[in-house]
Amino acid sequence: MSFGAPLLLRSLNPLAVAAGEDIPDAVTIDGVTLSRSDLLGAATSVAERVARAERVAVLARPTVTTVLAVIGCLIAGVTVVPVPPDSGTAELEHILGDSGAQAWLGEAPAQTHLPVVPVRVHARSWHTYSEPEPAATAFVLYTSGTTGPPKGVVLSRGAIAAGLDAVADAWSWTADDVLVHGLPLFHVHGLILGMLGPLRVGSPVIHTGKPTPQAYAEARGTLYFGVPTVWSRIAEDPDAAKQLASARLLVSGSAPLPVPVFERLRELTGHAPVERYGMSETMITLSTRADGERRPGWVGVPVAGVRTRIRDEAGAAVAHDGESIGGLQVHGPMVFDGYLDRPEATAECWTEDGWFKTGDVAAIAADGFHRIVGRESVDLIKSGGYRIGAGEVETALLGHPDVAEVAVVGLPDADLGQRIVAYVVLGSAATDSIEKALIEHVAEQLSVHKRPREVRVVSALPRNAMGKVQKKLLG
Ligand code: MLC
Ligand code: AMP
Repeated sequence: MSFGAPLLLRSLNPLAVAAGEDIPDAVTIDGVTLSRSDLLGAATSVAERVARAERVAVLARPTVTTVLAVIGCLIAGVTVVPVPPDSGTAELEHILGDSGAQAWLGEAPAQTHLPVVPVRVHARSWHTYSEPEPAATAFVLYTSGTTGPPKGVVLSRGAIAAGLDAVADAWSWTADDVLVHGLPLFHVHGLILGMLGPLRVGSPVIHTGKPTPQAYAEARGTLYFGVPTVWSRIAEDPDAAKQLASARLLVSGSAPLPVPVFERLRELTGHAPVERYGMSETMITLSTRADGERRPGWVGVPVAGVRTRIRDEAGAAVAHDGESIGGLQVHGPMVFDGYLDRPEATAECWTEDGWFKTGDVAAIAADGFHRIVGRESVDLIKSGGYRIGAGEVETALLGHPDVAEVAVVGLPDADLGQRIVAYVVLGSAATDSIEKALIEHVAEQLSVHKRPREVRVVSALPRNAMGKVQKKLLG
């Protein structure tokens, strides 16, 4: 495995295609299968259409169009801004405005003001492009912070190449694997690991549309990716789970995998899942290894090229005794370049000596294993593996004419890890269906996956003497 090698063109390997080493089932998605040479020909044709742009938006539904759009941009050296397909009006406007995307590539939402460049699935081109510099930006991925609208995470080609090579090494991922997952194509997990990973490694990938237990059971892969909600649903479906016994590796990440789910999966499938830890900003930095111990409740050791450390609030080193906790800081070649056009937010998350402050609290054992204890802020919620800022949901709800005050929290949930709950003080008399109307309002403004599961109307929010809402008292 060579680290920092050029991304994708080499991984799609035109030479191997020309030499007849095609992969007939390189990508299966939305019921369509493309060979590696189909993919390369069609994506190169996309590259020709888009090559003069700098940055384009891709409405990231799980379709061949999305895959070709992304690969076409990587071939041409154009930056991709993946857009959640369920984005509401405010979120869409924010992502387009903030990113400066010049056009939609492929599908576009209704009533867009941007030009639309079509993706033609059956077009082919064999033009060759030179590999852009590793420092060139591949993606701007939008991700939530504790307050304000989502920020654009700038990821370079070099970071992605290093991040993919590091997980391939940790998971012994080779061209003999068949990857299966059904995760969204606008985040690190589903898009970068789950779509670019197999293209770089040379293993076929089957995208199941939705990550349901039945779809995973039917796909018959060797390597499976899921967020803990997916694994917990599989663990509750023994018939589906048992079909995964013939796989090589089950990988969980994006949120903590509950120990009972780990144990139940091991019982039903015969596989102790590999758990790994990452962020949009860092890709994957910690993982248990295919050839190493899998310890329930622990996310393993640094992947190749990564160093980690834990620090207390004063910035002092914390003992690696498996019990003492501190803020987790990471260093490695897969870390992002900063938040787009936000120098202050970018500066805040780096230490003076160049380590990225993850915002997660962790313990490190003497043998180097890491345990993620939680987030430093209650205002960053993880629900079904999605990262949602309490602040953005609160701002959306305050935009509703009936809402006077609001506090959004993530409450523990057996299926989703956390579920979004909004405590609302109304500014007008309550109507019968106000809760439903407020949930819909968030879906229309932000996105379907940022909707509160519950709205609780209260007469007042708990506040301290300074007037600050005491979120820990809600729940
Ligand atoms: C949901 N529903 C609601 C609702 N919320 N209805 C009314 N009110 C609400 N508040 C609806 C849904 O639309 C859906 O309807 C049905 O209820 C079931 O919803 P659900 O329980 O959310 O299930 P589902 O839609 O299947 O979603 C679960 C999931 C999804 C696990 C598939 O959360 C998911 O794809 N998560 C992956 C997130 C991810 O990839 N994160 C990676 C980030 S990168 P209907 O009609 O549609 O059935 C990262 C780095 C790293 O973190 O380390 O990887
Ligand atoms: P995102 O930017 O959506 O990728 O979310 C990143 C956050 O997900 C991290 O900061 C963690 O809080 C959380 N996370 C990812 N993987 C794990 C894991 N294996 N265990 C616990 N938390 C995780």
